[in-house]
Amino acid sequence: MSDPSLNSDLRVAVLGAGMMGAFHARALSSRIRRARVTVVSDVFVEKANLLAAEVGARVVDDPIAAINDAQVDAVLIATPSASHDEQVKACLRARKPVLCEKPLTTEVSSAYALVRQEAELGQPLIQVGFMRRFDTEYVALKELIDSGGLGNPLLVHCAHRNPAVPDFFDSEYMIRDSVVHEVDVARFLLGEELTSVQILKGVATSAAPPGISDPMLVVFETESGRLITDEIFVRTGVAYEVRTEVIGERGSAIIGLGQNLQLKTSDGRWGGRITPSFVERFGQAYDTELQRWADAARTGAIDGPGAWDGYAAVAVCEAGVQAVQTGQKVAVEMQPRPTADPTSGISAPDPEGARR
Ligand code: ISE
Repeated sequence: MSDPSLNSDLRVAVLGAGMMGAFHARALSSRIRRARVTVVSDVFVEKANLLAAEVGARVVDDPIAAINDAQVDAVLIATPSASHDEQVKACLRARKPVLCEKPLTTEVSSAYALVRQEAELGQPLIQVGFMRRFDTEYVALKELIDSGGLGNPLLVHCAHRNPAVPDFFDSEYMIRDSVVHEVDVARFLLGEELTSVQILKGVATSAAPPGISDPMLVVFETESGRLITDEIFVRTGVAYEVRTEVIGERGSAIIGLGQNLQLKTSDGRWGGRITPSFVERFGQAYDTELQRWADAARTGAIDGPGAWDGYAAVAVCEAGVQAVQTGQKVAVEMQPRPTADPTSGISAPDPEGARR
């Protein structure tokens, strides 16, 4: 990559001018320090033109050319999932740090190939957009668990509720697009891999198109035998709610109760407002994620969940999709993590540095 001097702004190419690409591009050109968008790329050229004009960037139609552009130090990928593999590979070839929205890729094999390619480079360049790791509530929960404040964590109960989604959001998509966050959160909080997935389908909401199971109850097991439950319900018709409760041997802790301003009124009611969507609920997390990534990218590094985390999430979700299809408990199949091996030329990226 061209070497962004520590005194100059990080020059970012934003690939994808849809909702998340535009959200990040606006953040980079306003709230994020020492970074700016220089290039925007989208298959819909009109969208790219509008966003580029708004953030003061240039449009480069071909995403691979955008990655290789001389005025680009780092890349933010917010394109449709099927494009991620090719684009992340191009970032590795160009040795440019990349923040890729989840999922890392759509296939377990291509995600693992990226893990290996990055390991062969010997330089962690791939960060995956699991923004919840930067949310102050999740950070506090993680610190509590790590400090032993709950004793041994035994169970994790999650709830993930969206108010509404488009009709193409079927039960499998619910796993890959929504439950993927709980997969990452569970790995992050417990510090171990998930080994199996089971899915229970109950009565579906009448808001779901025929044949789509919504809500569902997902049960994961971990390497050490801990259980994690996740209620996934994406058509609640209410608001955006994400809760995580950890039950330990010496207590329990819950986040996501959304207890912001509480209002009491003369008719004897009380309550507050629930965030309408994930952009409001995780706005702080997205910006912290982006600031830390940009700061790290200025030195050619990453600072967050990496390629291995992206691969693990794809592998667990693949098992989850099979569990939806078969109704069976499905074991998660994962390849070994590449380790430093002088004979193979592979040296492992530092996961702890990446997860800080
Ligand atoms: C969406 O793609 C996200 O990533 C949100 O965080 C998640 O809550 C939502 O269910 C997904 O559709």
